[in-house]
Amino acid sequence: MTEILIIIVVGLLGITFWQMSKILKLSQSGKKDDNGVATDADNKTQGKLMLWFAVLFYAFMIYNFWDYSKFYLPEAASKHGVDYDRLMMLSILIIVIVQIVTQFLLHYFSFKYKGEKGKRALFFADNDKLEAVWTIIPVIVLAALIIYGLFTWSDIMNFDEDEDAMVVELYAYQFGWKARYAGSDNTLGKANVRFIKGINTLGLDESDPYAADDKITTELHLPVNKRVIFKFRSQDILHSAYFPFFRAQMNVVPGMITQFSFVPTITSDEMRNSKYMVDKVKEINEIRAENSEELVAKGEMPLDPYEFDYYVLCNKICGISHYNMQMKIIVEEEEDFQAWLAQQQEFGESIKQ
Ligand SMILES: [Cu+2]
Repeated sequence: MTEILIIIVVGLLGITFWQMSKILKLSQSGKKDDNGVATDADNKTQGKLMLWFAVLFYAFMIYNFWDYSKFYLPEAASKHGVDYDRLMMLSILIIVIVQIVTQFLLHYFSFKYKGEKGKRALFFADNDKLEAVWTIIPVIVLAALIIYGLFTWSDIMNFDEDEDAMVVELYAYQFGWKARYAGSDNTLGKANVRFIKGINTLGLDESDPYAADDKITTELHLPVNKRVIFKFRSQDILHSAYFPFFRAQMNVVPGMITQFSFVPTITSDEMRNSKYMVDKVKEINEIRAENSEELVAKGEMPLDPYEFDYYVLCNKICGISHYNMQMKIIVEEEEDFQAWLAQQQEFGESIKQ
C-alpha cells in the first residue's frame, strides 16, 4: 500500500513540475527578447546578485560562529587534549582563511567580469607560472598540516609503556558500561564472554589467580594527573567509548580488545567550579526551572536541578537505549581515589557469596 502511495505522489509531483514549466514558458512568450540569450541588463543583475550572495554568505557564516559558540566544549581535561584542540583550531583557521579569500574572488570576479556587449575574455591555453602557484602552495600547506597531524596522532596513541600507569578495563554491553580495576597485582585477570555465568556478568576466568583481586565497578573513578590505560571489551555488538571532555573516543569491538590511554588533568570538582561550568549549569537550571513550572501546573513532579559530572557515553547507535548508555566518571585526588577503590569488592569475594 505504501509503495503505491509513493508512486502516486512521485507521479503527481512530476505532473506539477511539467505544468509549472508550461506556465513559465507561456508567461514569457509575450516579451521581445524571448530567444533565451542573456542581455547586458541580465548580466548586470546576475553580477549584482553574485555580490549580494557573497555578502549574505559571510553574514550567515559569522552569525553561525557566534550563535553556536555556546556549544563549544571547555578547555580539555586531559594532557593530550590540549594538542588535539590546537590541531583542530589550526585546521579550522586555515580552512576559514582559504574559504574567505577564494569565495570572495569567485563572487567578485563574477561581478567584475560580467558579460558585456563587445567585451572579450582574455584567453590563454596554459600558464605554467599560475599552475605552479596553485599546485605548490596547497601541496606545502596540506603536507605541513598532515605531517603535524601525524605527529600529534602518534604522540597521543604511542605512550611510554614504562610510565607508572593504571590499567582499567571498560566493558560495554547493551546498554551500559562496567569498569574493571586490576587490583593489588596491577594485572587484569583473563576474561571471555564464554565465561559469563550467573553473577559473573563480565565473563572473568574464575580459575585465573589474576582475576580474583579484580574489582568491578559501576562508576569510573580516575586519579588526577596519572596515566590510565583503557582496555575496551564489548559483550555484544559494536559500541564506542566517547569522552568529550577528555577529547577521546575509541571503538569497542566484540571479539577483540581495543586500547586508548590518557592522563586526566582536571578533577571533577575543579571542572564543576570553573567559570565555564558554573555559567553553563546556571543556564541549564534556569531552563529546568521554567520547565518545572509547567510540569507542576500539570500536577507532575518538578525536575531536579542539574549538577555537572563527567560521563563516558556510547557513540555508536547500538540499539533502543543507546541514548542512555553512559557511566559517570569521577576524577579525583590520588588519596580519594585509593579510599574509594579500597571500598570496592574483589571479584573473588563476590563469587564466593
Ligand atoms: Cu552502545
